[in-house]
Amino acid sequence: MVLETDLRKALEREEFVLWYQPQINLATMRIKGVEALVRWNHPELGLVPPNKFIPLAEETGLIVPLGEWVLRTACQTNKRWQERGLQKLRMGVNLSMRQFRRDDLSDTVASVLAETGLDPADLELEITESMTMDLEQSLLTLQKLKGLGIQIGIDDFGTGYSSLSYLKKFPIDRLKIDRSFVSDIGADENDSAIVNTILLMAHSLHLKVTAEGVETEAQKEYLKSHGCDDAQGYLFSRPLPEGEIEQLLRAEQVGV
Ligand code: G
Ligand code: G
Ligand code: MN
Ligand code: NA
Repeated sequence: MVLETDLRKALEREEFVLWYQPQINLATMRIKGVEALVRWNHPELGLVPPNKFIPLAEETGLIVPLGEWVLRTACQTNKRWQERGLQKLRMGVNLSMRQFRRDDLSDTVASVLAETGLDPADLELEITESMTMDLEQSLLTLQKLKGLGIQIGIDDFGTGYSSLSYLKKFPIDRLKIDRSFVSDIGADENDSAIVNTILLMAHSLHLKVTAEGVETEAQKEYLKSHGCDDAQGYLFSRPLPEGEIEQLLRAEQVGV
């Protein structure tokens, strides 16, 4: 079992690492972005997945310093890839509720951008619908973040039970269709209908759409033919360590 003191020490000892999962543009089939996904490189247990420690980090508030480390590391890495001559990518970073509710969030993001020199347009923060229950407060927070020039995406879209009215009001750029809807494309008429409806609605609101959890060629073809912008999933790549992503980007650049 993971304890609070273990997490605290892991932060001090810098035992966390980021892995990155590519996001493919379905029109060009090229990598347009990556999502940063944190893992704990535990000295005895090996790589610990986020679902084993993010909930405790949220409960204890340690998600705030951990989240700031994730943000800074993801921005630094994206900037470094660009400096090495690789293509410009969008870097997706997950925010937790605790981070989203802090008054100093936009100051933190601003200082990380200044420090790393990353173009704000190359950062996409991912929030979930359940984080935006307080519509007025969320709107203020999102407006401040958008003022920095970054992108905002709604993660796990379709699973949040929230009113859709926020979609018109919030300054957001993208919906990420939850993988539960993607997994039954082709097999389940209702899920295809939900995916179609999300695509139509998003595009009429001028939002981009990323499909998550794309595992089969049939799902990819369906999404592409229905105008989905980008896709992420095991079909293209699992989350990979930094060095492997860099190799993938280099291979793509020389057209391999
Ligand atoms: O990487 P994996 O597929 O195991 O991720 C599992 C869950 O952990 C996902 O819901 C993902 O959003 C969450 N997660 C991964 N990295 C981070 C992070 O840096 N911050 C937060 N808040 N959640 C993360
Ligand atoms: O919740 P969030 O969307 O932030 O996290 C993405 C999670 O989805 C990570 O745990 C990642 O490892 C996982 N994931 C990414 N691609 C696939 C996929 O094709 N299938 C499944 N089952 N999970 C995936
Ligand atoms: Mn995500
Ligand atoms: Na998701």
